[in-house]
Amino acid sequence: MLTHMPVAYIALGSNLGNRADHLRAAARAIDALPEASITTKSPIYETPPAPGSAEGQGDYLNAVVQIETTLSPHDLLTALRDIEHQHGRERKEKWCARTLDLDILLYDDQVIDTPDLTIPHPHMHERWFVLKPLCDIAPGTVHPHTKKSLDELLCDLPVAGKRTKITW
Ligand code: A4P
Ligand code: MG
Repeated sequence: MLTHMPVAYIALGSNLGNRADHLRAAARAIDALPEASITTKSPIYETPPAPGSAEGQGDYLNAVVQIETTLSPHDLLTALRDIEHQHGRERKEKWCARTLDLDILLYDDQVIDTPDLTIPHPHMHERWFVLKPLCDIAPGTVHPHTKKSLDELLCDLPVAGKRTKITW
C-alpha cells in the first residue's frame, strides 16, 4: 500500500475560444482520471502572451491545480496530452495560440530530465502567470533547482496580469 500519495501541480492555459470553459473542462477531465484527483484550484488569472510568443494572439487565462495522483510522471504527461487533444488542441508553431495547454510544473520534489519530460517545468520560475497562481495554493514550496521558495521567485518578477472573478 502507498503510504505517500504523490502531489503534483499542473498549469492550465487557454487563449482561444471560450477560454474559461476550456479550463473548466480540463479540470473536470483531470479530476475524472481514475488515478488522479484535484485537491486545490487556484484563482483564474488573465495575462498577456509571454514575450517570445507568436505574434497577434489574444490574452490567456491561466490557473494552477494541485492533484494527488498514483500515475507516474510520464503516465501523467500522457493523460494530460490526451485531455489536450480531446479539447481540440492542434500543435502548429511553438508557443502559438492554443485552446488548452497543460504543463506539469512539479511532481513531489522530483527532478526529471528526459527528452519528452522536464520537471520542474523549465520556464516556471520566470513566468508570473505560472508562479502567481502556484503561490496562491503552494506558497511555502521550494523549487528543486533554485532552492528558493516559490514566493521568493515570484517577488523577483514584475506583475504581469490580473486576477479575474471567473469561477471554476
Ligand atoms: N514537455 C517537457 N516537459 C514537460 C512538462 N513538465 N509538462 C514536453 C508538459 N510537457 C512537457 O509541449 C511541447 C513538449 O513539451 C511536449 O511534447 C512534452 O513532451 P507542447 O504543449 O506540445 O508545446 P508548447 O506548449 O507550445 O511548448 P511549451 O514549450 O510547452 O510551451 P509552454 O511552456 O507551454 O508555453 N503566455 C501566457 N500569458 N500564458 C501562457 O499560458 N503559454 C505559452 C506556451 C507561451 N506564452 C504564454 C503561455
Ligand atoms: Mg505545453
